[in-house]
Amino acid sequence: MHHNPTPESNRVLVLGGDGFCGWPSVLHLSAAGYDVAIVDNLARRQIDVELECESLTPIRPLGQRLDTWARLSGRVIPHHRFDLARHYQRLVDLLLEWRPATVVHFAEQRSAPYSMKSAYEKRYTMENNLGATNNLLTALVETGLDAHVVHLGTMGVYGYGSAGMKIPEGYLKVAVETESGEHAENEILYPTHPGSIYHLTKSQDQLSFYFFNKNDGVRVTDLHQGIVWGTQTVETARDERLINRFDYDGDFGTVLNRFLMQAAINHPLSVHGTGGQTRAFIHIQDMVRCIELAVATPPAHGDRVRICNQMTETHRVRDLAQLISVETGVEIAYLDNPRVEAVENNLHAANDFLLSLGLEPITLSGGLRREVTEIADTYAHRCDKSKIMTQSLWRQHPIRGTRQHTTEPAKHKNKPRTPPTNSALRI
Ligand code: NAD
Ligand code: USQ
Repeated sequence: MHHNPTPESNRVLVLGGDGFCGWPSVLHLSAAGYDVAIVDNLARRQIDVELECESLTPIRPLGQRLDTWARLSGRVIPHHRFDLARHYQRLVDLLLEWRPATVVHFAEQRSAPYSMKSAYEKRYTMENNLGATNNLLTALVETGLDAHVVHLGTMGVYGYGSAGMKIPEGYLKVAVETESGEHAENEILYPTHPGSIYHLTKSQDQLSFYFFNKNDGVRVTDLHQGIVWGTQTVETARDERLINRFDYDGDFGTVLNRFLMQAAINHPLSVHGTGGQTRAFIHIQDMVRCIELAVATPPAHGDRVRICNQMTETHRVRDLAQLISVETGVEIAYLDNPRVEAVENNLHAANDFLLSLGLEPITLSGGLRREVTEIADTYAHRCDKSKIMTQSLWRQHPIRGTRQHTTEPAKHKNKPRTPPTNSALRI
């Protein structure tokens, strides 16, 4: 056990600071006056090598990125390269030496299709993501460092069934019938409903935060983030050497960026199934502002885990495809869905917390879509078209038996149900 070190209020340690969300967040926090340091083992760049596919944008080695930023801003950002899931002592030493007031945790394998490819990727994703989160929480307890953890979770922990209600921010009000027949009200973590091994790791992270907060008082903000779209932020656009990552391939490319990029090279838009999935989205510039807001407003000591839905709008996949198809004339390809997911779902989610902190959401405007299209046009020559189609299948074998789990809400045969009020689901 170490003597409790005192955090330096201006310091932020960003885990996963070389990634798509991490890199623009590092620059945004640095520009806002925070002293930032990065931990990143460059695993994402290694996966590029493994998948034989690179970011569409020519991202520079991290050292060049950091030199460029130091020259432009006068601010030096140190990088520590080690594996958070495996090199626990390095993390303990760094926390004790640098004493950050906030640790922003982006350092997980974040692709659902990659996590479903085969046993290797499933095991890697579980071990990496749960290992990194567990090591961080354990190291904070061992060192006694009173740092606020800001974790990037996902809207996908709620699952994508149609809940028949507005999804609250993390906690669900429930009323249970006690043995004496009275109703007792409570608030529980919203039941998780992961749709991939990746989403399963985020669901399990949520329980770890709950435990370490309850048992050790670790202060945590868990940001349940929607799909991030766009490429550049004010800071990454300052110099081409700062350019952000742009994934377009079938494993790491996310749906809206993929459609915009496909339209730019006149490739049919790859809609899975009927495109009936409704998902939550947030633009990358809003994402970095949300991180700054979360860092600036830590929960009080003794507060439970703060969970915020970090999304600004929802869209159905086929509506996005139609919008882009009408704008660009590119045709839509309705493909067999490689995933196991509901054919159609609705999604209504609360995002009151970040709005209350002053976030003014950027929505899917034509101007922002053009930014992605311009990036795609500029770097189209770097696209390997053989990498566009998704190869990962959710199920390699048909499942035995007839009972399948469903994401539809339970049907009640006997009595009609009164609709839940005030986000309360009666169970
Ligand atoms: P990314 O893969 O681009 O970045 C993750 C970074 O973490 C990479 O640079 C990687 O090298 C590093 N990393 C991974 N495991 C590590 C380990 N064990 N030790 C040290 N470094 C490690 O992913 P991203 O898109 O930037 O996502 C960041 C976080 O945000 C993830 O946790 C993801 O689940 C979450 N998120 C992303 C999106 C999105 O649309 N991109 C949406 C919702 C939530
Ligand atoms: N989809 C298509 N065509 C494509 C790609 C995707 O129709 O070419 C569909 C998928 O079937 C799915 C939806 O679009 O229904 C979203 O897929 P996605 O790959 O854009 O997003 P997802 O797998 O959900 O994962 C991404 C990030 C992950 C983050 C998550 C937020 O990779 O890190 O957690 O978005 S959320 O979706 O809210 O869970």
